[in-house]
Amino acid sequence: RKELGGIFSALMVAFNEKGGINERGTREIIRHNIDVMGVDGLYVGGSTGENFMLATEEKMRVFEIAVEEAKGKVKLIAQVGSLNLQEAIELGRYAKELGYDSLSAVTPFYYKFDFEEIKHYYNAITEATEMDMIVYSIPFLTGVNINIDQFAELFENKYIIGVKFTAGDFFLLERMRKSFPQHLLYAGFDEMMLSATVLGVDGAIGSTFNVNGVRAKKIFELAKEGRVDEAREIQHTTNDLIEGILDNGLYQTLKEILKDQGVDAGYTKQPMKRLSSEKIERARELSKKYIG
Ligand code: NGF
Repeated sequence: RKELGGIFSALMVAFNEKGGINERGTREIIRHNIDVMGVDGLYVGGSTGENFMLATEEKMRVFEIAVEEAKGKVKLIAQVGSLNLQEAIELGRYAKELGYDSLSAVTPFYYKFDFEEIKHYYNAITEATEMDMIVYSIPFLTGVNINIDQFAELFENKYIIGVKFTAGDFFLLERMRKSFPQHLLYAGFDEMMLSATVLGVDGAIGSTFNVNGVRAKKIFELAKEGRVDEAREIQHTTNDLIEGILDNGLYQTLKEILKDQGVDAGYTKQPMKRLSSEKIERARELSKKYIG
């Protein structure tokens, strides 16, 4: 189970101007992550993949492209979560067929499901697929908070092997590390990766690793070796970059940086807006200054 740790890029997907998948560009992004960023794995179908705006067939196609391009070189996690439970199951079965290492699913959101309903959702997916599952917890976007007792209840399901923890509640993260030493915990906020690593996470899953994966790996490895001062220096530089990216528009800026690095990252999907020419210029400056 712990072999699934390490640095995972939350994979970006290239779209064409009309919002269809740009397959060639998406393949370039995958190869860039593997060959240039040197990440340990890809988290496919996450927020960064603009997944919640895709049709089922498009989600499946992205899963296929990732398998084809990864060629077994990195670990693959498929995010299958959906408000449509049947779709989540269908995607989970397909990811299993394609050979993914694990599933992940965002906590169901929007309808303010209670914990029993959330538990049913995860159990239904794992029962139907018999695949390992990583809970994708991102309370600031979903409004869904799971407390430590509820995590313990979810973990009674043997297929639920971990949590992608995209939150700043480090008290809860520390309590989870102590209570669940055998479960996989992934840091979800790249700007807080050092602190999460010091608390003992097994890995990190992040959007900015598509462009800054080399630094992310260094932070993770140095912190694991106890070389916190060195790791902090790299986190400072990383956060200068992340601050610039967040200020300029997260996914659009990541795509412009990729383009500046020679990767055809295409467009974001509408209704995400396009960057102004000033912001495109700013993204290029960030690329030159921080990536080279
Ligand atoms: O993009 C978001 C949403 N969070 C990502 C990451 O947790 C998302 C994080 O890397 C992810 O893994 C996925 O695509 O499913 C941030 O973009 C980063 O830390 C900058 O804040 O907020």
